[in-house]
Amino acid sequence: MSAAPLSEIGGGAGWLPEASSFAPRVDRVFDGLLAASAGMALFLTVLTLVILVRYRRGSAGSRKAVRIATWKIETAWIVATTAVFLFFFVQGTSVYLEMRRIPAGIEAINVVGRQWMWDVRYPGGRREFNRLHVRLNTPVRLLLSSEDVIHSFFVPAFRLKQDLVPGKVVEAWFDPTRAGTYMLYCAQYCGTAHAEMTGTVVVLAPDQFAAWEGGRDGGAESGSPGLAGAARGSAIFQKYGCAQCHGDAAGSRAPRLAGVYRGPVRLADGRFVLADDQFLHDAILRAPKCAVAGYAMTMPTYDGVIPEGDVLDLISYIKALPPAPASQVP
Ligand SMILES: [Cu+2]
Repeated sequence: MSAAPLSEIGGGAGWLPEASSFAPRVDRVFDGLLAASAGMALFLTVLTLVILVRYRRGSAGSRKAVRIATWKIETAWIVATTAVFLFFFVQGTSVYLEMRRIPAGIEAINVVGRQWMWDVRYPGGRREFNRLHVRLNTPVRLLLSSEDVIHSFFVPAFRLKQDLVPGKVVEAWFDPTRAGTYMLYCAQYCGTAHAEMTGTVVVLAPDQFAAWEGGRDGGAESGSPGLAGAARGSAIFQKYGCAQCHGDAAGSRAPRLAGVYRGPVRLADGRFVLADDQFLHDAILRAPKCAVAGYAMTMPTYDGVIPEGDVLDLISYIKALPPAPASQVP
């Protein structure tokens, strides 16, 4: 698969390569803005040239003071330009909101950016560097974070660009609409080898994707199917001794984790927060800032101790835990 040629050129109805459901919609806004700007530039250029020629020194053009009601022209101009740009605003906002409306019920692929590579971990257990395999016409959900500095996950053919800020867990999604191999870039200057922080996104037809998932594509460097994502998180859970306090046999020293994901949590300072990906991420790395009501804060800070990718695996593990009986929910 490594020899697959890039599919950047051609394809799609537009004049730029289009390989996701966002691409035509983003392009419509872009093309409209480009046409409006070009039309305006052309209008002003022609107007300037006409005036230059007509009123050149010695020409017969009238120099009398203009006496017309300019308020009509001004009002028409303000109304017309406001309407045009409000139209673009509505179009752009609607595409942006669609990009931010992450489809529910899809297991996320965890992606960590670090100087200078992309670490991709699939829910099925595979792990790849600088390559992302996805199934054609199937929405893909990404959970992204950075290990060190600000990176930006950028796939031009999908019109997808998401910044990764250290300490933040962000989501992104796309629906690939054309099979092929597309360039993945880091779009944020992130140090010496920033320009080499590139990769590819491979969009496969369903049968090819199934073969890849099963490890039958012959691509050894695709990474062998390993532990499933949640199982990998479980191993990390054991490795750091988390079960000593969060396990079933630990009594009530620390909150139970089963069923906690996307539920409300009451903090020691009385606030209620939603236990989303960001909260779990912070609670693992900087526990004292996320002290839960009713428990003594004994958990150390794991910031700089547990690698970012392992934190995302831990979150996958917590999400996969079966819901606890109501009496055990913290
Ligand atoms: Cu980078």
